[in-house]
Amino acid sequence: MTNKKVFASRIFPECGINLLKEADFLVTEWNEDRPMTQNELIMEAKRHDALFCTVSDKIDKKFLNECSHLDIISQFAVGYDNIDVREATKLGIAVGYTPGAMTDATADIAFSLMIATARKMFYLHKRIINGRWDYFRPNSDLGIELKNKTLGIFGMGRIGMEMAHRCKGAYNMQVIYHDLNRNSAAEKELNARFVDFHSLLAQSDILSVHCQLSEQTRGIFNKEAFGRMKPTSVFINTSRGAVHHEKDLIEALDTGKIWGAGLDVTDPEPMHRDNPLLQMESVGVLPHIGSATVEARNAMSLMAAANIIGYYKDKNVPNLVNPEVLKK
Ligand code: 8YV
Repeated sequence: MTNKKVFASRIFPECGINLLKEADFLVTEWNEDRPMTQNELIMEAKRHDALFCTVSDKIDKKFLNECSHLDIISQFAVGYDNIDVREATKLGIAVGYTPGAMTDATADIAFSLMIATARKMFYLHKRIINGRWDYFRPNSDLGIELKNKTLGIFGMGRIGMEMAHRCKGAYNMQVIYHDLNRNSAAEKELNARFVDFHSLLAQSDILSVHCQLSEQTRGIFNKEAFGRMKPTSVFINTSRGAVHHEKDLIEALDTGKIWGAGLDVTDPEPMHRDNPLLQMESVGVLPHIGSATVEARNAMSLMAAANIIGYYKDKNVPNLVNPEVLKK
């Protein structure tokens, strides 16, 4: 059917790669166990028609102008802040992504971080490893309970909604949210209340971030924002590390502006091993594993492959970031 050449920038789950091969695509995979440098990626992309890539690949103006011959860039992720979509659109390159594939997996991580942080589990586990499990003390290691608390969701999309469902079902939490747009399904199903950003900060006991990284959200959780939160509150981020300002977060925890934080995303990634967050009692940090389940990663691989196949079959990309490109 096709002799189109696809370059895959990492070793992805093989179900998606096999789907491409079965549809007669010629697939080349980067087979080293590390992300490619941009120069390596440019060199390979120049020899291919389509790119199967992920968030560690820097698809900026420079890359796009060197590889403007590409038909489609198929991102193995729901977030695509590593791609200059405006430039890709200008150059007529389609950008595919994989929304929905990791919704449950990521909501599970946000939910687990909330509980683990509220009960200081990461810290207490480390203490056992370090040989410091001595006496019972009635007044130490105290966490906070979650029942009937207020959950604030920043970014009420698919993942935010799943997090809210879990919190409402398990703990009868009241749900408030802030987003660019109202989410009527969340208002109906979860009785979620839309509030402005400052009210979200002031009223949330747990504040969980599920937005995209954009110019509007970059660094929005800064000193001023943390200063408006409750001293008993827990901040959870499973979206992108750059949405919070990490130095300001450390200071907010240090000075008691907020009580705890659970992070699956940090800025930068990987986090430096000397980062003070790793020593704090009511903080839990994970190495960006929101989508790391067999089910989610396989679904992402199949969706990223389907986007490429659809493009060449009949210019019908099931999950396309920039539909303008195919209208031209
Ligand atoms: C992955 C992600 O951890 O989908 C996203 O936006 O951040 C995660 O699914 C990973 O970045 C896959 O590329």
